[in-house]
Amino acid sequence: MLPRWILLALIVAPLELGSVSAHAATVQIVMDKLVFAPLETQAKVGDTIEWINKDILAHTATATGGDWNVVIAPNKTEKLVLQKAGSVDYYCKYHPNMKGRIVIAP
Ligand SMILES: [Cu+2]
Repeated sequence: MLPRWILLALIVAPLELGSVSAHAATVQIVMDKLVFAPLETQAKVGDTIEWINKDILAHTATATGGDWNVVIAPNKTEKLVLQKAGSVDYYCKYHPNMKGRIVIAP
């Protein structure tokens, strides 16, 4: 027979993990043929943005205000956890015509 505190830990731990993962989401943005899709993304603080580069060129997701700069190699995926609320315009440093926006709710 297991001690009672171990049984409690086994029951409580998965519940806590579940509530955290239910709150934060993963939002995907695809880079394909020099375009971010979708062009505008809705997310929340704590969400993870997953940039998926389907091109054979490297791209960046660079916030115009300097909050973040993510480099995504060809056929790779990079992740970023959003820390701050606001509407953030971003672009690709290598292809400045590539632009997108993430609207981050608190
Ligand atoms: Cu690019």
